[in-house]
Amino acid sequence: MASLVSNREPSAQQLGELRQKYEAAGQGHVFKYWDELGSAEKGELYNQLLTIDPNRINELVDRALNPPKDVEKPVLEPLPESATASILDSDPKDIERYYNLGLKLVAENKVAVVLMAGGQGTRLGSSAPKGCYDIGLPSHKSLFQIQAERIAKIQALAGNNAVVPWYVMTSGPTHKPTEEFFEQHGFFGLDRANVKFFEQGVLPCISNNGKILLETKSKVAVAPDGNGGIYQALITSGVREDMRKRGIEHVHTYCVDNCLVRVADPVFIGFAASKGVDIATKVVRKRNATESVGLILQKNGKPDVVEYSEIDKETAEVKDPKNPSILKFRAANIVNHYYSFRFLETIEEWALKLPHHIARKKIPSINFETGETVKPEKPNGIKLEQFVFDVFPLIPLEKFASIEVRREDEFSPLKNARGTGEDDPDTSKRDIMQQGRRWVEKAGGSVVADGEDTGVEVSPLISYGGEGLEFLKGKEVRAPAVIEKTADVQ
Ligand code: UD2
Repeated sequence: MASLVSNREPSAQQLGELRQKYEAAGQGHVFKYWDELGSAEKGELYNQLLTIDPNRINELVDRALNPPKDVEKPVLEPLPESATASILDSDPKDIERYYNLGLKLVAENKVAVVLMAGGQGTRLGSSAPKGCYDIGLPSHKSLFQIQAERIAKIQALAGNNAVVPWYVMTSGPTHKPTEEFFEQHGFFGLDRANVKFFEQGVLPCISNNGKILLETKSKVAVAPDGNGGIYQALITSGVREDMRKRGIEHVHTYCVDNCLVRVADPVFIGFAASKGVDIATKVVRKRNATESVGLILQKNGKPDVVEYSEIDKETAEVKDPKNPSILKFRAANIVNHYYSFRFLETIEEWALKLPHHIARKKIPSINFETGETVKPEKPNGIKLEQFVFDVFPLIPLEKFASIEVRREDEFSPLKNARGTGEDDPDTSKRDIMQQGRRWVEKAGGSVVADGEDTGVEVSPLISYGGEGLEFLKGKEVRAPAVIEKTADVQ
């Protein structure tokens, strides 16, 4: 029934009102082919145009294309000591304290996880959602499965039949294939009552001269509204309401493509909870000045992130005056954030103020001169997207914390196609297998390898972060290997 309603042709009056609104906003061209359309197509286009406010689109485009010129260049500084911590040089007793507090909060069912999985992974070259990707581990587990098993393990470590609800944000292109993948794999052993999918919003694609683009004569070209669309989506999808009902107080939000991500990391949760912050973020040391990562810093005294696509060369390359061998701005964003639920209760106050960023893209669309669909060779328009970290400057520094973690243990993003040599499936596989080898050796086992692959895949169901491997003491593991259960090692 719903589809019939959505494709019902509008009355002449309804059409007239909507046309008038679009023409007044200079976007009347979207009706150019109206008379050629069949009844269902008219219903489809009409209902889609109802969901778009052409005046707001004009505002967003204008603000994005002509951002208010900062009267003076913003003052960029690394975050102050008071807002930064580091696992690398923390007292192990503090780490232990954060870990125990975090597990206790998980055991009290106060911790939830939000996975941002709406990105389209174009650089990777795979059409399936990134979480489905098989990086080539001996177990052939996908990124989704690895993350699901880390949730299962954290629930087990916390005991008390703890539940960590997993909210998976998808976008138009990734929604159905993601749900199907989870169904096909039986939710990787998790209770499906605690896994919820929710879709982020979309925004129209815009031509270089500010006009809404049509994908076909009866459909506006749209694209996901960026990972910053998470905030509105948490409300419109009912996810925040579900968190409230469950008594959630701490939320971990992360990027799907980081195979080393510590999902619901008790150290991170415990660290943020003990400091009583509203937002915390994990960082790693930037690999080099050109690495494609945002930089966590303070801008005009507020916590902020300058995205790699928007940073100037000089800022990216400037050295630390106290130690010229390292970069001044070296705290790399890894899309690994903590929010207090208290903070997420304030979304309505600021979500609509978050800026939109311009991404210049090749957008298949109707050429309004010829009426033909064009698949452009070079960028012919812009996509508007919000960034999840643009919320950082809205809070005072004392309610913000950044914690540096070890790259080799917590960050190995899957960004590029196989063979690129950096941030690709082979580096992801290597980083997981090498971490497993380090865990085996730390537990007193030894790894022998005939070939050059000295890696050991340790299932998250056996160990979340290297703990619980005492059974390996004195044992020999022949690499490459996968340890799914204790019996795997004689
Ligand atoms: C992201 C960070 C960048 C750096 C880098 C490291 C942002 C805005 N930028 O850049 O600072 O940390 O990662 O890996 O976070 N996503 C959605 N919906 C969207 C777009 C993206 O859910 O509309 C998700 C996507 O599925 C992924 C995450 O957000 O989980 C990051 O997206 P990306 O990989 O496209 O971002 P990237 O690599 O440009």
